[in-house]
Amino acid sequence: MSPAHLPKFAAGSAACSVDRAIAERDKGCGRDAPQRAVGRPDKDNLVTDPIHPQRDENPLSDDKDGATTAAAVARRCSGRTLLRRSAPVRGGGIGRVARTAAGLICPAAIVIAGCSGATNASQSAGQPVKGQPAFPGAVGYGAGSKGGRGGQVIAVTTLADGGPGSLRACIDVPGPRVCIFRVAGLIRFTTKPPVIRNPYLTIAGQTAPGGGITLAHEGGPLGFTPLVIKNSHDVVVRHIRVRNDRIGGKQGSEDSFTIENSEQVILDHVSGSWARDELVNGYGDNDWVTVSNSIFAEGIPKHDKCALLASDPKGPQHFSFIGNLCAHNGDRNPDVNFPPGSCAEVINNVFYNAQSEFAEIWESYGGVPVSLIGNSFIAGKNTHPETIGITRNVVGSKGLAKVYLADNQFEGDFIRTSPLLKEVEVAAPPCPATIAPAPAAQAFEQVLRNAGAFPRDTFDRGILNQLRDRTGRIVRQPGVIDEIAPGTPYPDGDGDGMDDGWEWGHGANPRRADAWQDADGNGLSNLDQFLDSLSRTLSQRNDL
Ligand SMILES: [Ca+2]
Ligand SMILES: [Ca+2]
Ligand SMILES: [Ca+2]
Ligand SMILES: [Ca+2]
Repeated sequence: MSPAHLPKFAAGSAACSVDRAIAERDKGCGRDAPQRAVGRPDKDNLVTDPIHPQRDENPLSDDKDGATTAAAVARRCSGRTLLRRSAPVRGGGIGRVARTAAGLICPAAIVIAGCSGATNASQSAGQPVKGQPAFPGAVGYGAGSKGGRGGQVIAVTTLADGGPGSLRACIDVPGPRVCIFRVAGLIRFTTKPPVIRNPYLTIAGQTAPGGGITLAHEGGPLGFTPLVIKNSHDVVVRHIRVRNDRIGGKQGSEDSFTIENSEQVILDHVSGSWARDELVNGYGDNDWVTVSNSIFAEGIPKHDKCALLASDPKGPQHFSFIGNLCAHNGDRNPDVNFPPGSCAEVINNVFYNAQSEFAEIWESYGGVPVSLIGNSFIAGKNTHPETIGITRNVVGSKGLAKVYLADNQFEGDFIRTSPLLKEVEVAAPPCPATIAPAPAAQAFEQVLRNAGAFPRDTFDRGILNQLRDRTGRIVRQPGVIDEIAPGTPYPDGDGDGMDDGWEWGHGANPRRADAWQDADGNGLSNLDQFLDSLSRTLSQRNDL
């Protein structure tokens, strides 16, 4: 990358805040703290819920299907760090504990309390959601999603809308399941797109051969959001593109991705474009959601909006928006409007070429607690001097937001932050960040390298090149879906979803379905390990 392509950020406090963060960590708020300092959850079954008073009233058994998910456990001991009874108390810093009816041990205070007086403590440390991560490197509040772990491994063998071997068939099966792909290309739902309702699902787009998987709808009256997770939980979707290339019948039902009334959801390494409603939209009573490492570009006017994190929320939510790119969307980059008691975080994203607003903080539900850390707000052709970088919308306000801002970078001629923000800015994150944020400039490079579904299609590569070159603009109409190379699926003679060659090399048995065994004893099942290795290999390609 030539120097001309490097971020041209205005001078800010990034270096200062990072230095402070490092200093805090070195004082013991991270490195020597009882919890792991950065990023990855411990293996000690710690479960952390930063703050969630309302949810605390929910009995554990409220959790769907009676499952003792990390979320349910966390709710039970809201505001405290939990140890399963068998877990050793480490580091001597946990403090007093109280046993719960669920057989869990709740420390009397959250572990990070000793650091909480320092503004940057949570920046340095990160408070990952505990429990087994959905996949290695899973981040944010949805990181504890179980997905389809332990369930059926179902091969998608056709690009057809439905029937045997279709993605729809895998989505509709009850019980834990992992959809792996033996085909690549465009799955166009010629009937109403499926709705992910049955919980415990992983859609592993990284298993597809060739150019990967793109979803689209048929347009017209059946042209609804191609990927909807509704009234469900424990859903993991990775490396899937949604391209709304046709005009559906009802604009309000035409997102690229919708998460509705669902918990424990991760969308990671997905790409959405050309939606006439939001490119990604949380709707209703969601909780414990992560949208990470994804590209949302070219929403279609007049409703060209990147991300509405919560519409019509029914209660407090934990929601993470981490490492994403929003490009060429007029506003809602993103829209943050949760009730009090929520923990919303917008960390290390890149927002490019907004028109009216980049980020919008609303107070319609009583005022959202939110942290915006290490993001880049970059002007493009549609950005003008009256565009606002981070705005506070007080129309219909029912209470004050709590907005923590740190290390956000702004480039170009626009209003960086609304003067109304001052009233609601807080000196410390309302909830500890779930990750240790990277400096904004570093996060920008990471988004260029890492965001979106892999292998990247021509469209995403184009968007990233436009970001790098500060070119491109808001479009008026959907584009044309790229040709997708069919490729050749890896050999999987035993049908357990794993490449038999990989199995040979990693101690698994290529003649026996052993997806959920742990051949090398590293705590990760064979299939989890294989899926992770595919994702890493794909996303480490220089795909620009
Ligand atoms: Ca929507
Ligand atoms: Ca195999
Ligand atoms: Ca095997
Ligand atoms: Ca293993």
